[in-house]
Amino acid sequence: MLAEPLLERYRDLLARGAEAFPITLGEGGTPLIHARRLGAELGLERLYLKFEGTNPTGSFKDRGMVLAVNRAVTAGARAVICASTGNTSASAAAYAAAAGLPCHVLLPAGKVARGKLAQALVAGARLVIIDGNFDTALDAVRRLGEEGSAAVVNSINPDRIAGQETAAFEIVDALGEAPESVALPVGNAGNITAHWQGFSRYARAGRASRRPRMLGFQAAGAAPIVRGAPVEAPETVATAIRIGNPASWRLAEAARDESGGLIEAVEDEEILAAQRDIVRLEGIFCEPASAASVAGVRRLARAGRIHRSESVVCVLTGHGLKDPDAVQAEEGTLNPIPARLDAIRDAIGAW
Ligand code: AN7
Repeated sequence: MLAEPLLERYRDLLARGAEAFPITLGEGGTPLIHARRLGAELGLERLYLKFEGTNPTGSFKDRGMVLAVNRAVTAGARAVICASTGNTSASAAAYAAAAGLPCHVLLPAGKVARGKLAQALVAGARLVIIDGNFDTALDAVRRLGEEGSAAVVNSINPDRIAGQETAAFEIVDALGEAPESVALPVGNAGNITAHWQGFSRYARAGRASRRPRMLGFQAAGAAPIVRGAPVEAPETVATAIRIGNPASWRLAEAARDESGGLIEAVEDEEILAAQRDIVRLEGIFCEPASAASVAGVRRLARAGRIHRSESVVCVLTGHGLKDPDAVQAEEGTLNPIPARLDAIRDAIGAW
């Protein structure tokens, strides 16, 4: 039996009247995992991981892209266009392919993870690599969107944010109540905005009796919201969140303030250590940007700013396979040995 598509499952909260959503790739329905071993390491009894890497293109972007592309088709768009640090382009390329629409993506030169580039290319997107960063690319897309008949599918398109609210709905559905805190990486700041709107909508609809505190984490080299000013040349190993002037800046601040939460920075080393700990203790391989959520929660737990029995959900926004270079750099080379049982026994060593 076919699973019910995400947009149908939450149609009462998302749809305009009888509108149809013919395009779906099986997005959403991602696991919420009680992370007991990682939780013990951090000193948290109720730490949960929402693993968005199981979405069709391996990131949370599919939740909003499915709504944005369905509506672009309804509106008669002739193409879709976006700027991206990688995941948005992978998602846009896939949904545009399913819709039979051309897809144009503007990417910052040299800073997009290989898996994400491969996804956009293989789905037939037209790639334009610019000698500039994500912020420059998004500025160009805004202008091109005003000129042409292409639908802009960046998160400045409200359908993207609306679709991403479904992650919050699923978290409440899985736990039976909103958690006390939700931690997210912050790049262009659309996802923290979407989660807050989603928890708020669920509470208004009577499906949750409280809303969580929103904990956002930027990479220290790309932390405009933390600093209170745009960052001209953002840099971080977490290329997905290498963004210096987030489009949803004010909305993210509102989510932070209305929820009694925070937006803070974590260092690249903390991000990589968290990425490794998540997979070594829980078997969940996420990309570096995603691990910023756990790196941030680890900081707060160490500082006694999260209580041991508090329920905390860390949203792991993208799959680790998208960016194998980020981890290979640490693993060194693997040298072959002779294919003989004695040599293999020696190599294994003590059990
Ligand atoms: C894995 O793909 O901005 O704060 O162009 O890919 O909503 O931007 C990606 C962002 C977190 C940050 N984790 O979310 C893009 C892009 C992953 C991401 C973020 C992104 P926002």
